[in-house]
Amino acid sequence: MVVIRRCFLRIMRLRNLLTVTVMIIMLYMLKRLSNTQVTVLPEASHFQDTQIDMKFHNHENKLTHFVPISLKKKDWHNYSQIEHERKRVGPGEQGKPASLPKTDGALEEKLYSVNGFNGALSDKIPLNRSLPDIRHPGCRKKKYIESLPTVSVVVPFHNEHWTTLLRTAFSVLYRSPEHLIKEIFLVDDASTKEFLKKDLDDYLSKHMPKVKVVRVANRSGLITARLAGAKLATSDVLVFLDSHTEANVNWLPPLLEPIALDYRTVVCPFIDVIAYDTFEYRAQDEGARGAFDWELFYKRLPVLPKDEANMPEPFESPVMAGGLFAISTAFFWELGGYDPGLDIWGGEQYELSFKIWQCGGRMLDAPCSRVGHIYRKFAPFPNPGHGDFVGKNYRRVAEVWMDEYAEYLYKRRPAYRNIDPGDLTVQRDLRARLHWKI
Ligand SMILES: *[C@@H]1O[C@H](CO)[C@@H](O)[C@H](O)[C@H]1NC(C)=O
Ligand SMILES: *[C@@H]1O[C@H](CO)[C@@H](O)[C@H](O)[C@H]1NC(C)=O
Ligand SMILES: *[C@@H]1O[C@H](CO)[C@@H](O)[C@H](O)[C@H]1NC(C)=O
Ligand SMILES: [Mn+2]
Repeated sequence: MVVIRRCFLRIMRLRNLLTVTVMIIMLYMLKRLSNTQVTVLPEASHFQDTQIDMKFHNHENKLTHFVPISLKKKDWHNYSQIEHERKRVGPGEQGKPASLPKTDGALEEKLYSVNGFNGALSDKIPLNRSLPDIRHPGCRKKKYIESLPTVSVVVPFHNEHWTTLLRTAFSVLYRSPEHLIKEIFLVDDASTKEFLKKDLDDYLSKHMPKVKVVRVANRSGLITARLAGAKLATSDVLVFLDSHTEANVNWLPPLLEPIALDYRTVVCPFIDVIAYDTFEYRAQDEGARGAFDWELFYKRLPVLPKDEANMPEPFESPVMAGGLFAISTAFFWELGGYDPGLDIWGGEQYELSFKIWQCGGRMLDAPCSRVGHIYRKFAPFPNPGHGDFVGKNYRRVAEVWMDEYAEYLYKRRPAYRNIDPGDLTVQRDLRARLHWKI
């Protein structure tokens, strides 16, 4: 009798254990199911924009993202173009340093002071100048999947010089597979130079019909200008560029492939240096991880040994420099774009980077994608800002995304404690809504 009783009890215990196990499995599956509904856009007020409503491609309020139809790899190099470029000679060709004759001294001086770089020399260099292929040798053999997403390029500018602005657009059109570039938006942040109005519109409609100018009524800064361009974009991927850049050989496929394979991956190109005085094109270095100190100054740290050994494969980077990157349009809006409460410039690269990593995405640097950038000698324009807008931006980013680490920033910048960050409700809701995805 006792044996039977014991046996019965044991079976009951086993049954309980089984029930609990089944319940845990069911709960886990339920969570997984709800985790797949993450593409729902937040209903923040700035999404009531009709431009963005157009992006809701289906009735479930989801922004669809690109899915490749083929994973077959192909060689995307344009060899006839590479061959043609290699033969070119002339000022600035092959990215070699150039200079102006002494007789141009007065003009050089004038265009230097309004641009912070040698605008007069830029005017002597062809828009379609050739660039040296300074990529890691491994990039020449690399293939990328044949099914890649379409791209809208967004280039904010304020009083940019004519030829540096056009060379940015030209280099993108020239060195990209034609069918992948749907449009380039040059977002004019209330420039005052006369040639950037009708002359620019006329030139573009005649020579580069894919390039459109979007005009922001009042000077509103980099962040607002980028958002204005992004809102109009109709492609799968947004590529943000600065307004005095040059895209180098086969730059686009390495940016797009990681996004095609996982739309929550954000990819930055290597940023090369175009010298502000000679327009020489050269490497900054052979890659670095993005970082920051506790005053939120941007820093570059050595690439990890494991990534160094894996070159030229893309490697993870904690924060982007901010000016040049590619992101899935769907993911950008899923993350709420930039916080529209950020003013002018500053902190937006941290905001986006923190969001990417904290909301289920990741960020890569792609060594085989290189874009040159003119680092100005000095900033020629006054800030349009009102008070310490950078401090206010940092405060917003720290309050929403940095938790107890915000204290490190405030210790070094005690004045930030007294800056009113403005309303953070929308941003905090966004974080709460997206955060549990990890
Ligand atoms: C290669 O480059 C040439 C010259 O720029 C261009 O005409 C041609 O369309 C390009 N080919 C492809 C496949 O992109
Ligand atoms: C490059 O631009 C020059 C004018 O600056 C033009 O003569 C030439 O045909 C262009 N070459 C290509 C390949 O577009
Ligand atoms: C632009 O600024 C002017 C004057 O400061 C103001 O009256 C106008 O409402 C502003 N326009 C927009 C679109 O913000
Ligand atoms: Mn710049």
